[in-house]
Amino acid sequence: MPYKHGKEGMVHGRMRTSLRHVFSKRPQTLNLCPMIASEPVLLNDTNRKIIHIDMDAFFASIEQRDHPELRGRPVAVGHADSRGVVATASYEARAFGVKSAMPSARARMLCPDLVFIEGRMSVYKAVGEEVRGIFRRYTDLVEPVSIDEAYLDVTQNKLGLELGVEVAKRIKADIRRELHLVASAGVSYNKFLAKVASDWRKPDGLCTIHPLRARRFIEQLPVKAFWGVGPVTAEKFEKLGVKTGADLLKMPFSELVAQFGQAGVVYYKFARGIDDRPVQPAHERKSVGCETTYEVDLPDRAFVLEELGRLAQTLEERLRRSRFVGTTLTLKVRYYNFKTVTRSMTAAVPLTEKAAIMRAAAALLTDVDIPARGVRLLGLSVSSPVQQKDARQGELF
Ligand code: DCP
Ligand code: MG
Repeated sequence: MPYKHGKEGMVHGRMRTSLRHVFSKRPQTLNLCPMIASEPVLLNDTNRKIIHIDMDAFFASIEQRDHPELRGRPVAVGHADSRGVVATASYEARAFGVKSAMPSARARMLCPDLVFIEGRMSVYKAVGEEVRGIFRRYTDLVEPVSIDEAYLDVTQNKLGLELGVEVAKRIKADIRRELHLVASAGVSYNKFLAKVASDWRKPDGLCTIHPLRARRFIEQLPVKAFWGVGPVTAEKFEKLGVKTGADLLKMPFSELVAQFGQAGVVYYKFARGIDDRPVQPAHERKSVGCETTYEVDLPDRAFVLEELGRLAQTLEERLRRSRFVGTTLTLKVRYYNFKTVTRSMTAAVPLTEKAAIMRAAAALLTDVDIPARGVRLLGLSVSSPVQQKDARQGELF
């Protein structure tokens, strides 16, 4: 094969797949690619049930919900002044051509009756959290993509529902009934197709792409609707005479790799309905820390202790802001010559306050040599997270 094995598929910051991963999968459906020597034979896992959900006109819908007088009217969320831009527009405003990222002045020209509303970000964030709470009734495999968008893997769902579309219907109904908002959902066997599907019949869409229909669906799909294809790549495809999925399918593997590098491998796979990226739930924070490199090396233990006091203060604030509760403290000391030592200890109760952090840090420091030529960096971090319930118990004792 004309490319290296290993990491591939970096079309977008978030994306990484590996061919090793593809080949290690248990074969479910053999994808019938042409058996030309340079064409890889890939397996396609079509057994997963993936949903992509995206709220409709999210900020604007919340405003219309909370201000009944705005319902049915063209609404834009954003600053109305001459330098403002539209964050989003209600579907009534979109009928006039108003859309996200458009200068407000232009939006007003297109739609003179447009009502501008200043955004309420904290409200939108809170509603986004409520929406995610609904998702988690069905699965813990929820991967938030943005404030109003997420992937869900419902292959095994908490209600034991057989069909992905059934889960999607219920989620849409919960969102409508409880939050008085509308979502669009796409259902398929991978993230790429689920995302395309959720965009398909917006607003209030519900589109399923069955594995047997995927090929036909992809063939008619404009290449710019492929995940990872921005305006620049779309133009490059255009020059190569590739406008749709059907055109893309005709491009040999070697040609795609020659033109697009590792991204070409991904396009090759997408054109065949293959996307093995897992739904990755937002990872839990494992530690919170802070460190400082000093312009002038700290000459002795007294200076080091004083600086640790400052770091402990900063750490206390960071722990509070991130609501992180943990029991292990790690001290990091880097010498003038870059040699670095770390010392850790685990406390019986969570380390949340400066005084407790400082006591632990000073104890750890007794086990660290301070060279005469000084210390250039100090760091403190708290790890070993504890559940909030346990944390409260810690405070009680
Ligand atoms: N947003 C923003 N600036 C942009 C794009 C979006 O501030 N350039 C905000 C406002 C949107 C929210 O993010 O309400 C979600 O973005 P979407 O792209 O999902 O847009 P909408 O939800 O508004 O509309 P759609 O129905 O097309 O999903
Ligand atoms: Mg949206």
